[in-house]
Amino acid sequence: METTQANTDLTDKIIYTAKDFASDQDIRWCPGCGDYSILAQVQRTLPSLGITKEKLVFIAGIGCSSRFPYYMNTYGFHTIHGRATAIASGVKISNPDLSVWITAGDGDLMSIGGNHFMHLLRRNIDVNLLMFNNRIYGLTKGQYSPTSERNKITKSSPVGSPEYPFNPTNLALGANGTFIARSMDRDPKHLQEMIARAAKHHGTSFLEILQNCNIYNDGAFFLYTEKETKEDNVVYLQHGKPLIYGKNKDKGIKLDGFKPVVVDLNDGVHSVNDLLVHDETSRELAFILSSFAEHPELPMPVGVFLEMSRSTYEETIEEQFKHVYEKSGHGDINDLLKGNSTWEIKGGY
Ligand SMILES: Cc1ncc(C[n+]2csc(CCOP(=O)(O)OP(=O)(O)O)c2C)c(N)n1
Repeated sequence: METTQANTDLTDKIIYTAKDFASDQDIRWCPGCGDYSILAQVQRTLPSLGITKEKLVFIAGIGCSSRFPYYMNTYGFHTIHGRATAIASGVKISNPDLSVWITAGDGDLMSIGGNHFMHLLRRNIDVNLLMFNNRIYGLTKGQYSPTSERNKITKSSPVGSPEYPFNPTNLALGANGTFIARSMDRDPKHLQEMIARAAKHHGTSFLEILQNCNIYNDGAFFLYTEKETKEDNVVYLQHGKPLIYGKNKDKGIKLDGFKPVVVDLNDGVHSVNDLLVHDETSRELAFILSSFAEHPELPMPVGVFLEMSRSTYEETIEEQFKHVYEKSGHGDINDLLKGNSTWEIKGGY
């Protein structure tokens, strides 16, 4: 694959540019697809992370967004539908110094891959999971997905989807995830910031990216991404800062018991001091923020909902190996096979 040659500075540290991460493959996404922006933001962010290309692996299942590894000039796999998380787990556990990334669609990750998704987060394997949420099956041409709104008319639900959707951040919290964030394809700066935060997290990082599928679900997130409506419908989460939003920064979120409510900062009754202050380390607060998605009167939170520290799966098993080796030595496969822990199968059916 032809790419631009990365520079080497005086300290022999490799300095990459975004172009170094672009492969020579023709990109086959529809013109105008939100996936282009996500690809560009990943390629723009990687140089700042200081990870050598040889250590980067991108793994995907099946779907439009799952074509991502083809377009990255790194190691990678395009695997099978819903199984990217399982394959990435194996890659990371057997090669803990690799930087492992998973790209998945909402169908791939929440439907056929739902089981693997929750166990990845529960185990806290140190990988980065980017979910491109377009609330539709793109590759298979527009069937409803587990994140599609109820009553949505699609090719597979001509009279409206009878199902209630998953809320991906709620699922990730329920699965005991340690890093949960949301961003949008149409906010490149914020998306780059979230990709960098995800990469730096020790443990599974789950980043939901609201992505426009301009062919099968165009405008699904325009309320949150377009200039005219964005500021009145999105609240940017910042650790230690009150939840303020709105075109004139005159709206805020206050807690009434456990219930989040919108307050007007110009009503002469409320001030900034009444507002909910974001705390990225609080799982309880993250659940409240995650529930905003179910209340149309509340803004869509974007940013880091939760970041907490917990040992990773691979660290724990490494510790266990060390302990067993100290106690019983490294063992020998021949001794094991010739040992007395064997059994004989007698008789037939
Ligand atoms: C085992 C299996 N079942 C079903 C399919 C068909 N299939 C391919 S991609 C896909 C859904 C893709 O949707 P999503 O994950 O939301 O990604 P997008 O294409 O929207 O990026 C389905 C159902 C398949 N390839 N393999």
